[in-house]
Amino acid sequence: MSPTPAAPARDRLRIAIQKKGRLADPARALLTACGLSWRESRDKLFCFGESLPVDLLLVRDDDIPGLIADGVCDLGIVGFNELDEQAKARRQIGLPDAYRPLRELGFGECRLMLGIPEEWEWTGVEMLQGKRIATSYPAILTAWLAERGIAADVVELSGSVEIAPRLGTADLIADLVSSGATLRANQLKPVEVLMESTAVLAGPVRELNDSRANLMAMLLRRLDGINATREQKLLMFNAAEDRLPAITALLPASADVVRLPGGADSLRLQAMCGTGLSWQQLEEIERAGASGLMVLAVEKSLA
Ligand code: PRT
Ligand code: ZN
Repeated sequence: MSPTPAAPARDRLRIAIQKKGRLADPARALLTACGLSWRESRDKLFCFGESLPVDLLLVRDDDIPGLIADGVCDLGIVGFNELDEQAKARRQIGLPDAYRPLRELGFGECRLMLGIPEEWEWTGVEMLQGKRIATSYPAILTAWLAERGIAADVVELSGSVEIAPRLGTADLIADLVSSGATLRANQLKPVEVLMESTAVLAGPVRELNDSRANLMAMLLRRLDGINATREQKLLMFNAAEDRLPAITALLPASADVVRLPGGADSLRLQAMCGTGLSWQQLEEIERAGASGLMVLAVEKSLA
């Protein structure tokens, strides 16, 4: 028998993102901020990378982990909830891990929570014993129940999970929650967090060994630059030397004050702040003796 041929080397990186839905626009905006641009195909399922050899595949979010596992795509932007559900489902049937989260991306925040009928009093996980729980995340829920030694029926539904208790197909649910409005509208209340989730950049467990590896490393470095500066603000101001202690006391603890050259009667200063500065904070800093205050957003950085 001839040996299995090695996967052909590819020199273009392929990233799967959601075609439509909550993660579609922020995913594209983030990749654009990383310096990528594309020529769209007519059917808009495939976007050919122009600025760099990095192409996009626009798909349903449920398909993204499988596309990475099969090597069709090298990276994907997907909710950690979806990635972990499919990873656990693979493990439960004895398949090896095929993908992993590489970076958290700071959008798509939500929680996978248990929602029970409003009239129930929550007394703890023991009350789940023997109950029917509707969810679109059966593998996560099954693992969570098993860790707590709870025997409950997991009712898998692909959508409209929140109406299952009213329809009588389940007693309670495990579903994604962001504002909580959907639970409330269905006379349910959130009681336990099974998982906190954000959108992640996911990649294969195996390392790439052709020119895509360099592209991936460059993209990760740019993403890290964006992540590191997301909250950073540069405050610039003037102040007399003797006002500095009072001003510094009003700055965020992370602020690093640097003296700039120039300035005759007063010092010219800049402070890198790890968090934003409110109008009220700026006004207090001004009252403490600073003038010419300016707050600049940090757009890019290479560590
Ligand atoms: O078509 P495709 O399969 O690609 O999209 P989809 O409908 O499966 O996914 P989509 O776009 O709804 O969600 C994509 C990802 O966004 C999810 O996998 C999560 O990672 C993330 N996300 C963040 C959410 C929510 N917040 C969220 N609130 N996904 C779903 N919801 C649901 C929630 O379950 C509830 O039913 O939105 C509803 C409103 O939530 P409340 O709490 O604000 O009322
Ligand atoms: Zn989906």
